[in-house]
Amino acid sequence: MIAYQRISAKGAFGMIDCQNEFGAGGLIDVVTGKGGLPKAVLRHSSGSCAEIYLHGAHITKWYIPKFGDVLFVSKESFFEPNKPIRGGIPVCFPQFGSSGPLPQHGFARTSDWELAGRDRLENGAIAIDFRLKDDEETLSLWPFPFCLDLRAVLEEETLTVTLGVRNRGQQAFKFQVALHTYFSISDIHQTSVAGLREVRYSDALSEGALFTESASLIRFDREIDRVYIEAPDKVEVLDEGNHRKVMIAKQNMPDIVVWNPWTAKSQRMVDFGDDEYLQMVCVETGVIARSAELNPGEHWNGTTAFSLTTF
Ligand code: TA6
Repeated sequence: MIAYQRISAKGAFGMIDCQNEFGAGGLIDVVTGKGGLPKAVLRHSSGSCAEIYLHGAHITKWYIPKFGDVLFVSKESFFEPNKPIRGGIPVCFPQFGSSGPLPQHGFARTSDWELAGRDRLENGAIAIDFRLKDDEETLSLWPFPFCLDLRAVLEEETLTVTLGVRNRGQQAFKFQVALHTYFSISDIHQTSVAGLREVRYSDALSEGALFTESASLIRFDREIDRVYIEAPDKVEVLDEGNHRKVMIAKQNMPDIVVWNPWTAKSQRMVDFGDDEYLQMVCVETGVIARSAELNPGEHWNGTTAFSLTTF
């Protein structure tokens, strides 16, 4: 790991050129993004690229020349401090949804993270690290000292995101954590999610009642908002209209959420276009159904790797 000057949303930022540091590597720029928020732009030598805002360590773009943009970001999204970006890969921590007393999905996605370092890996992949630690504000909401790390590794056609949580305090704490990933699709009517058949799920639209998935391919004709419990580590998003399949491979992130807001909820979301539900689907990975617990000094980490293929 080549450590370098810490860059935060409040600090100065400039060009970090992997090329010089790593030889024939990619390039990491830290530039001013939407709303004046700083973002890191990762460019892989294959032409793939990703963008990650320090606000929430929020991945807002993942582009592969062969497939185009993989992630969905609403045209109506806010890019403001204290508001979550609508789309990309929001980080939910230490709470998922409104399952506890904290703001919806916790405070990580609306916090300023630090850009903590970067690596060039053997195979030419570019890795970038972000860190969020407790401060007065988080401690006032959640009285536990913590360290939350996000590592994103960009390869030619794969993006791997690893989250790490460390208990820096003197008492145990429980937490939920998730990557709330929004995928860009051609048309929700030609999209399905494969790999969840026979898995138990909690249906948010039925007050959390438990059901078992009977479909090999989950299709969409209404709002779907389900937490699949202890789901298989590999699932797929089949985007027939784009003739592409997103493979999702998770480790130590037991649960999967499948969500599409459909019409009514879309109209209620001010940072989401009424018709944007047609072009997105959320398939999220995390520790949701059963919170994880860390004793003082203990560490948890979980990884989700995204890759694509045509079909
Ligand atoms: O992804 C599932 C979910 O919990 C839905 O219930 C919906 O609320 C969605 O997250 C978006 O939440 P947000 O707070 O980003 O509007």
